[in-house]
Amino acid sequence: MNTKPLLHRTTGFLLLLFCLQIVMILTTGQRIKGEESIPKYNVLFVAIDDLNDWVGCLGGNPQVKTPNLDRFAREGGIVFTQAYCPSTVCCPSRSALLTGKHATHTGVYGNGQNLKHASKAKDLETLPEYFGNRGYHTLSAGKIFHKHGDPAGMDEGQWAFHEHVHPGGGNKGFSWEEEPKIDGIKAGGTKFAWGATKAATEETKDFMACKWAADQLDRDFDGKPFFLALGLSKPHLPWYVPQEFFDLYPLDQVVPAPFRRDDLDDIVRDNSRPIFGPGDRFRLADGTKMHAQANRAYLANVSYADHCIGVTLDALDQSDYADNTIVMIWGDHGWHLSEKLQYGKTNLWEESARVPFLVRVPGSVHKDIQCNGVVNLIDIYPTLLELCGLPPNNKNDGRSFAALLADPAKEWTYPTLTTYQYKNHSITDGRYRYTWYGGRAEGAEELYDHTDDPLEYTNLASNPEYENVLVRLRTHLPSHHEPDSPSNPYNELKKSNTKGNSSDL
Ligand SMILES: [Ca+2]
Ligand SMILES: [Ca+2]
Repeated sequence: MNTKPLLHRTTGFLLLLFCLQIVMILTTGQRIKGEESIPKYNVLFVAIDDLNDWVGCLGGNPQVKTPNLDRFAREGGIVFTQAYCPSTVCCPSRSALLTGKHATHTGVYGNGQNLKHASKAKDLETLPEYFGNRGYHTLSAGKIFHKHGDPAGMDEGQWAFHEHVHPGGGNKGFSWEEEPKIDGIKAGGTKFAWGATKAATEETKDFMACKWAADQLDRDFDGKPFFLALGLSKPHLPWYVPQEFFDLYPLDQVVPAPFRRDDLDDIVRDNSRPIFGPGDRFRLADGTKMHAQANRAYLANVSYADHCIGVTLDALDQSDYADNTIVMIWGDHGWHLSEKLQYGKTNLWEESARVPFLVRVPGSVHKDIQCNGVVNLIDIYPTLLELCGLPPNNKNDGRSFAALLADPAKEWTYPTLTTYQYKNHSITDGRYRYTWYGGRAEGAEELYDHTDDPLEYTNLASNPEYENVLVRLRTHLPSHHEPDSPSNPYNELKKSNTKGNSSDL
């Protein structure tokens, strides 16, 4: 009997077993090590509709009273002073954040375009789905995705969550209402009006949504981590909130935001014709001398939103989840209160592009920190994946800023993109804002230096001294421009499908 082959086989088998053992030890060890180093944090994800930088801890308006957000910042939140939106109106901003892709890649540029009808967006795994498909329980209330009319009922992005609820609430009419009116001027979009609700604070929509979120923090989720998304509808127009929030701001003490009447004269086409004029809402507030009233109404609405979110933040701090939950609070784009002669969004100036963004990460040693890193809401998706130990999504356009959260003083000046409609873009690196109107005004440009011009009064684009800055920032314009995705054919169904307070449309 020849024993040599048997010996070889036995040696080979033992060798194989040995190798398998080594592999098992290594992989098991890595898995245990990985689980220890990256806990499965919960996520509280809060969207505040149309909130600009008028938040106490952000300093956009010294008159504003936001005690709850300020306390959140003081007690562990990082306040981003240079956070920007991917687009300056609800749907494209939220669609980009939630799909992780810029409008230039999806074709979702406007409020009338549902990402579910866009060929380049409809099959993307959205942020809540990514968590929901990887062991998280996902739930939401209020506006996270933009809402679209649909024959099957309102599409609110409920398909992206395990649970999507309507906590109820409404205004019950108004005890007083004010609306600037001038014959011949009609502002489009949502009604430009404000007043006091007859409903008590506890009966209003945002309060009930925030209370619902607070109540969820008393639940368990079958041992799973949670991704809890909460959308507040104020300070979106119309500005109806309970009287107690108007009472915070006596009208005779309100100092309206500053503006220059000639501010738009230096934003011109090749033939020197100005591109922009005063907006309709500005003309209404200006012509009726109601700037103070309008500013006060926005301030009141911000304080209302702050009061409501305070209910959720207090509940979190008193819950079992206080120490293992990431909190991200963001506004979907900015809002002009008369700056650049506008009331509203949909522009590419700082007041439209900059957003409030507050973050708290468990175990962070940072408190009451302002971070000047330049980030974009589109960076949230990859950042949350990294913080929660989920695999990266290689379809994401954004850049994780987890390293910046660990070291908020780190230099972080990657130029970032804000788009409004097809081929109009603004790039900021934290010092300069460069804007190109490729789709709107024959390639007109703007350049502002925030070192000494934070309100962007002086357009430097035609100043030869800044040619090298222009050349540098132009290289960050997108190279691909996906054509407009189809308009949602069911937009008309939106209003008829909406129950209760439809102010957040
Ligand atoms: Ca919005
Ligand atoms: Ca100007």
